[in-house]
Amino acid sequence: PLSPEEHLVNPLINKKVVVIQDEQLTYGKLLGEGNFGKVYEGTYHEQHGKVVPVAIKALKGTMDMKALEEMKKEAYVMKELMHPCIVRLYGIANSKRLGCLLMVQELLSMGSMLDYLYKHPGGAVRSLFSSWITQINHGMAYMEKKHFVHRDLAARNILMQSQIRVKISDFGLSRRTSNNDYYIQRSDTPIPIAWYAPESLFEYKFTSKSDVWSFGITMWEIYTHGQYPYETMEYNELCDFIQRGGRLPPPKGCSRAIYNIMYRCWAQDAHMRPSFADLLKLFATRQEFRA
Ligand code: ACK
Repeated sequence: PLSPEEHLVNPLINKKVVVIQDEQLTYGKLLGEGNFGKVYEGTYHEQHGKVVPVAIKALKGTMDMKALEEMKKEAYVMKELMHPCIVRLYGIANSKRLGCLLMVQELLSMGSMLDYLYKHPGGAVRSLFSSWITQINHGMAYMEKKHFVHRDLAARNILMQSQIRVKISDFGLSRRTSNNDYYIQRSDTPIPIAWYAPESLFEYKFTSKSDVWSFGITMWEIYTHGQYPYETMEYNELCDFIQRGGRLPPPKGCSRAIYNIMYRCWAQDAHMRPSFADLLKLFATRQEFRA
């Protein structure tokens, strides 16, 4: 039988995910920690001599099959997605040096958008919001076209390359959907309920239209400078509130027209929500979104 590492690496080679060797990586400072493990800054020395700055995501522990499965799924998804608004995966590594599995990704040195919003509470960054939202919209329209659902679209999962360049990351919960285009959650992975559409909360059903709901929540996070949605509500209270048609209030200083767009993302009936392709057209009609 295959060892856990081989179990990961072998099928990924077949899927043409690049397998990176220890010698090709150098490590810099620790960028942060997630529930999966640690993320380091580093460099990747590519075969043909090019050296690129990267983020190295190290899986916590060595032999946890479940975490391994999760990382494998994330790598499968990321390698399919090539878009300027989506964080790129360079490859994976089975590091002997660290004794764990690594995902080597494009480095976005400014960290998460949520952090950035906290650190810049003033009005100066407001002029950037429309450009960020348009980029997230472009990345998601690409995913929608490729029949991928993200399932964890939120400001914490948008990374910043610069003030004006942002990308979607964290494909840990993403899945390619089958022909009928929805995904039913079966595992007991912790779920970000405040970002979830009613059909995801009540029927564990995920589609590009439930990603559209989360996109509306992400817009709300941006315009509130990173407030936590439905801050004080408990799970049951939140479910009840959503079911009865309750929605997040307009963020302070957000135009009626922009709030209307997020509100449309929160239509109870998923079919009534705009698609990401529709949203691109909607934004194109707004002066502040025409950069
Ligand atoms: O908010 P952050 O600075 O951005 O802290 C988290 C941490 O690692 C754990 O997820 C950061 N991070 C994740 N992926 C990347 C990446 N590709 N480039 C730069 N930072 C990253 C994230």
